[in-house]
Amino acid sequence: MLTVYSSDHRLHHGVELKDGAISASFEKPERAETVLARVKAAGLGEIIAPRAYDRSEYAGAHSERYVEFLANAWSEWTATGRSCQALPLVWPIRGLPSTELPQFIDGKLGFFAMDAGAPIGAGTWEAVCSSANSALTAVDRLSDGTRSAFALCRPPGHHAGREYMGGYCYLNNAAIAAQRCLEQGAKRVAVLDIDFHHGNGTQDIFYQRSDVLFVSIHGDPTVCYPYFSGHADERGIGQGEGFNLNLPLPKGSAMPAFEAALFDASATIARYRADALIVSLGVDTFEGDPISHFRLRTPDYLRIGEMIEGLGVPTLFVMEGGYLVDEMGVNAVNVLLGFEGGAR
Ligand code: SS9
Ligand code: ZN
Repeated sequence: MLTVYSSDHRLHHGVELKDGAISASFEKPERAETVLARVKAAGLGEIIAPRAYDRSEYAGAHSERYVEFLANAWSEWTATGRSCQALPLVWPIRGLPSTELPQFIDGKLGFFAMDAGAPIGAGTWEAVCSSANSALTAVDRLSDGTRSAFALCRPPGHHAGREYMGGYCYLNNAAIAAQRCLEQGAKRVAVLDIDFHHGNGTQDIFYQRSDVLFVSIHGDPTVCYPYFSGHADERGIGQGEGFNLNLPLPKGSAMPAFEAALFDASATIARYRADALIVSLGVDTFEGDPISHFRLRTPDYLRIGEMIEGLGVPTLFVMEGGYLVDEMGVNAVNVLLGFEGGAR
């Protein structure tokens, strides 16, 4: 399987507000390095760098003013004399009178963020673009007739909505990829999100559309991040009604429950007759993950890959979460190996 990877991800190394203090983020550069090392060790196949794309390729998934904000945030922040990473501290919670975009960077940060989980530093924008471009490059190889590809994206994307960042995510790599599949002639694209956390951003982007089916398996949002989306009764609206499927599972769920949910997810995807499948591949479902609460084991990821292969659809895997650095490479690549094994 082809892997698309850029070392530019290293330009982003965020901070995290945790337990009342600021420290290095769980979403750190070593994550992508360990996955890349495993791709090589397992002999998965060719590894290529992404090509450059114009910013306009991100529109369709995101608004222009949001992309503009991301591109300029660091210079606007440092123009105020600050050199630490930029984080929002005020949000437009429901009920406030103004829905207008503020003109000062501190206001813009809150306007375009769901939480304080997406810090912006000097190299963040460049890293974010390299991540989205990896997904776009992989799509272009798929449309050349390749059966599957792996976009080793970092930072991740599935919490980023049409007009907001959050949860370590800035541009929604999976959504940008889905949009490009449509532009390249696909009529229906399915996005399957198997990260521990609900892919609220991807849901947001496609919630009113029927040309992209979104299916997500994740920790129950009544007790798990992102708390404000991911319930089973969120089924899409307007044209999108019936094209959004959330399969929340209790904290502590292990492979039997996950496999049953993946079986349901697969049935829905099969019925949709997708021309392309994008998998938001998070491996923070692993039993040892430091911030998540499922109990999957390393061999379970082979089975997941095999089940996804069974759908028989051209498939793009997009890296999302996974925070136990030592194990995430093996677990992520196991999904890909399981897929290839199923294809044999
Ligand atoms: C839980 C804090 C959650 C955000 C997690 C985002 C995961 C992205 N203690 N913080 S895959
Ligand atoms: Zn996650």
